Parts: sequence; structure tokens; C-alpha cells
Amino acid sequence: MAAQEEFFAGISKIPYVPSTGPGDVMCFKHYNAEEVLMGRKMEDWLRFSVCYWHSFCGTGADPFGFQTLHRPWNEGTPMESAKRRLCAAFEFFTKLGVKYYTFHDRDMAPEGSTLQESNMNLDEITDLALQLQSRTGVKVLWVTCNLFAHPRYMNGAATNPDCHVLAYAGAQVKKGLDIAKKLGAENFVFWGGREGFLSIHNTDVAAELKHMASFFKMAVEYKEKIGLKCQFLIEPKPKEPCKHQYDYDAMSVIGFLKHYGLESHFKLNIEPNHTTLAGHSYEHDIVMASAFGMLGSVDSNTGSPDLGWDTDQFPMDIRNTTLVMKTVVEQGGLQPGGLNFDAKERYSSFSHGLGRKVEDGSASLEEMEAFIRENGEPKVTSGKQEKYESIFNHYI
Ligand code: XUL
Ligand code: CO
Repeated sequence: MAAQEEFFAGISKIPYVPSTGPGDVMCFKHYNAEEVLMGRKMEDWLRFSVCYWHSFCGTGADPFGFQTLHRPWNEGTPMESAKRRLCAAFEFFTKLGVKYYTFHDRDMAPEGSTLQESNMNLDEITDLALQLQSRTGVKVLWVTCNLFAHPRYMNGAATNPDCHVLAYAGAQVKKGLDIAKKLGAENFVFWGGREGFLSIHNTDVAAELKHMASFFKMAVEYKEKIGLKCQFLIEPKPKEPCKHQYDYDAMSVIGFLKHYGLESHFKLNIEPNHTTLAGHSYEHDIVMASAFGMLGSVDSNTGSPDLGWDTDQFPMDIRNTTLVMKTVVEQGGLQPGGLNFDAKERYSSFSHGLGRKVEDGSASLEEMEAFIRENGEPKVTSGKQEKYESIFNHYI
């Protein structure tokens, strides 16, 4: 039976070995899961998750070539290989000591020729996933529905010009939410890879955005109806496969959610490779989402600065990753105290008088004019950027 088969033979549990040579790569050199830092175990700060599709379904193809990876679990019928893949994945999670995984519905179980058949496939494979989860303690960080690969989604899912396609996507998400509940997923992600357009000539943007909002509203209602206790996340990306994707970046998604009154039901899953595709610096969307209390999760990867693609590489740039973790630690709260850069003094003019009114949104342009008539030119104050950069560099 597939459950007994060993896929990573000769590799035992990856240990923590802090002082070892640079060539020794089958160990953790810095990550010591149990070590408590700032009152919290490292594993609880980081909450690492293995991404099922890249690690277990990836074929190593690019748009110009064919499959370059041939995995031992991809043997037999689609359902047989789905089971073998799941067993290989759980062997990998446990040997690595990672407690979470993420998956799309269609990574886990093959699509059937009807919705009912796809759902039955999912039921059968997630029964096995549930067994493996309870045997190993590995949990689902998030589930998502693949609403972009099947040809029916060629022109979008929730924003498709044909309501028949939107209905298919809705039916698929309904099952995805049931699966999320069955497996105890802690989050559910919506990534709208084809929610956007290739040409504005054939696109009614206002109608499509409204349909997308209705779609999310239906998902919220169903989630509440089945008592699913997980966080909903939207993952922004500016393009690829669409020329323009509606969920362009963190601020576009936050604006959309607020416009349609959905902001209390969603947070963001920020993938920095998408952020850089949007023309921002690596940490930009992490910081923006966090500033609005909307940073829910991170797809931790990077692009290659000399390429314009979503190459989904492991993040190896210590500056970038440290900036991300800095935001995460900050929003996780260091109460009662910690490393405080005390940058707030820069904004002290917003704590009283006119600044206070700007802060709470009650100021007017007439008051701005009156203020300048009375106070004249503002003083030019240094932002002390280099000072903070050098303090930051000291720690990396
Ligand atoms: C695509 C991407 C997706 C989402 C989930 O660029 O990042 O894999 O994370 O659909
Ligand atoms: Co992603």
C-alpha cells in the first residue's frame, strides 16, 4: 500500500545543527523550532508551510519548454498518483519538521468530467489527507480553489462575461469551503489569476468588479452558514496570466474591499514576487497591508530582479526577508516592549491641533489655508533615513 512506500529514502529527520560547515545543507543552521524568541517559539513566529503545488505537482516546465521533473509518485491512474503524491508529501513534511501545508483543490485530487466526479475525487483523497493529518499532527495553513487552469476559466471565473462560468466557479468554491472545514484549514485563499482583462474593448470593468464583489459575498455567507472558522485571504497580483488583474496590489485590494463593504471579512495574502511584478519594492505590499491591519499571510518567495516573471524562487535575500519579518514581528506585538525604533517622533505634528484633525479626517482645505497664513513656511526636517538604515544593517 502506498502509505508504507518511502519516497525520500536515506533521508532522516532534518536536524538543527547551528555550527556546521557551509557545504552541509541537509540541516537547519538558524531555525531551531523550539527556541523561544521574544516570548514565542521560532516555529510560532514563522509558521512555515509547504506549498503542495510547487513541491509536489510542479513539472519544471516553462512557457517555452516541456516537463523537466519526473517524480516517482506520478505513476498509475490519476487517482493512484494523487494518493502516492499525498503520502510523499506527508513524508516530506514530517522529515522536514514543517507543521503546515497549503494546496489547491485540483492539486490534491484530479478534476473529473463533471463537478460531481471532481467532488467525489476530492472526498476520497481528503479522507486520506485527514488520516495523515491526524497521524502526523501536520495541519492545513490554507486551501484555495484553482479557478484559472481549466479552459472554462479562460476569460475569468468570478469576472467571466458568462454567468454559467461564474456559477461553475461558485460551485467549486462551495466544495472548497466544505473541504477547508473537513480538514480544519486555518485560512482560505482567493487568488484571481484570470480576474482581469486582456483587452478593454470587450470588457465592462464596472460590471465585472461588481460580480466579483457578489461572488465574495456569497462565499462569506456560505462560510458563515457552515460554521467554517477560518480567515479569508485575497492574494494580490498585477498580471500573469491576465494582462491586467483587478487585484493589482495590496492597495487595490484594500480599496476594492472597502468600496464593497467586505473589509471585515478578508485579509491579504501577500506574495512579494507579485509585489515586485507590480513595480513596487519587495516589502512594499507587506508593509502596506500591515499598515491597514490587513496582513493575513505571506507567500514567501522572490522573483529574479533581472526577469519580469513570477519565478517563485525561495527568498534568499537577507535584507528583503528581514524587512518582511520586521513587519511581521511588529504587527505580532512585542508587548510589553522590545526593540523600539521610536520613529514616531517624525509624526509628532499629527498628535495635536490641525494634525490631529487631519488624523481623524475632519480637516478642510480652508483650515489648511488659514494655518499657512498664520504659520508660514514649514521647517525642512531630515527623515534620518541613513541613520535608520545603518541601525537596520547592524542586525543583518
Ligand atoms: C500564482 C500564485 C498562486 C496562489 C494560489 O502566482 O501565487 O499559486 O498562491 O492560487
Ligand atoms: Co501565491
